[in-house]
Amino acid sequence: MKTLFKFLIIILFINYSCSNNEVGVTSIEGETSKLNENENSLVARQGLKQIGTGVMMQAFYWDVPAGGTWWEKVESKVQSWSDAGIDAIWLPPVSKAQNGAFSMGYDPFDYYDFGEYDQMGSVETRFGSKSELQSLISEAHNAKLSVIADIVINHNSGGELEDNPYTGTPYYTDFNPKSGKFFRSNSDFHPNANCNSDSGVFGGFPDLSHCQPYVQDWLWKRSNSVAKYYKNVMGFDGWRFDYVKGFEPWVVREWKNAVGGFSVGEYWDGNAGTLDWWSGEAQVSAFDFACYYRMRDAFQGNNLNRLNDDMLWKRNSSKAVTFVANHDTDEIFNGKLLAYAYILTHEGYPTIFYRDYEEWLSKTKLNNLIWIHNNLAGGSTSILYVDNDEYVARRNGYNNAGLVVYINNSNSWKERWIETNWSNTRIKDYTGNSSWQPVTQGGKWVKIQAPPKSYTVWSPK
Ligand SMILES: [Ca+2]
Ligand SMILES: [Ca+2]
Repeated sequence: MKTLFKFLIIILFINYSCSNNEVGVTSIEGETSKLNENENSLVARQGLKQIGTGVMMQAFYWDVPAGGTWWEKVESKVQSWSDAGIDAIWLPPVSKAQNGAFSMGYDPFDYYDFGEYDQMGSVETRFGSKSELQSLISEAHNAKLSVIADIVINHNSGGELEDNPYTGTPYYTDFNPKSGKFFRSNSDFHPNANCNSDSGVFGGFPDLSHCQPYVQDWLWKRSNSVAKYYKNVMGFDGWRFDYVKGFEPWVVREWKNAVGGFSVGEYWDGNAGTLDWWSGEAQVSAFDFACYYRMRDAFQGNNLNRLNDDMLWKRNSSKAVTFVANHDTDEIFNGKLLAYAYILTHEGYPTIFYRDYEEWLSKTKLNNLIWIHNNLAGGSTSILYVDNDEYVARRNGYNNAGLVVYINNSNSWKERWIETNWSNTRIKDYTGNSSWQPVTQGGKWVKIQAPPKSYTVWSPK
């Protein structure tokens, strides 16, 4: 009987939503409401761009304007980002944190308060209300973009002081969230009767204990766990895991296995081998901090030889998420656009930082590089030439022609003979930085050029 009832509700809802989009959900209460939201989000998410075929947008920076308007601002941009070739947006942590309306979200208190309950000094989060967030997610899906949630599960913040039998010292581990979900107390943090510690703590924040069955249950196992609620009710498509150095990789692996979706971990370490190890253990992608630091040495440090060094994308391109700057670190000022030319022509899934795109760099030039990434940058990579000032690499093509990228970090024009994959073929520079249109020789060699402190990207005309 109950199954039949649910089935009828779904049929009614589908009929209703066909004729009157977006209106029906809120008027229905209780379990059927959740059912409809699930149905709605699943329907909405068919037809999204395949994540990783385009470019990710990090849709925030540290200390975006407070006042609860950020979700609306991002919503106003998602269609233009999609048009430019973005395939996913990464949002900051969406739930209520200890610092309330001022928090960037990395001090999580109530995982189920998306700007709905009056606690921690405010109803809305720094970024807005629950309905504003839902509207943003819906609009992103309409624009065929996936929405990636920032998941902070190493630590919590904002609990009340309570006695702690495991340490003998009172601590802030008594969490009574107004959402009514995932109450926590001293045994849910380290140390406890089952586990003394894990691989790291973040400052003095109470360190969530993922070995506790109750914590696992609320984070990813039960039907309204954080992972399942974010996916099925809020409509998130993927996960960015904060500070994964603070706990073991199986935590991310189990979360991913419970709900699926694109996943990337912030393992903040410049060693490519360590990143590769973590990615293998967690079975998800990792931000390519090795690539980030080698680019810093190459561009900020004016030594392009560093681009020859070890990076995660060179070890496992399908698991590398590359970036030039993020909300925590932004050290490449010289040649930042050259760094974008590097990640957007090379292997790995590139991320663009909001401020670089919207405020600091040329949007036209970034859009051009995004187009090049999405249309020409396929296949394996061959590094053709590197010295202090010049870097030339070839993408060998995969369902597309491939390309040759020439980065010039010197103060004068440079030109160089290089070997392409094309014989007797007229090529051109798709960035417009050079007007040459040379024809490759029968043996596939050709001379290309690049302007000072700039780059060119060559492919058949
Ligand atoms: Ca608002
Ligand atoms: Ca920890």
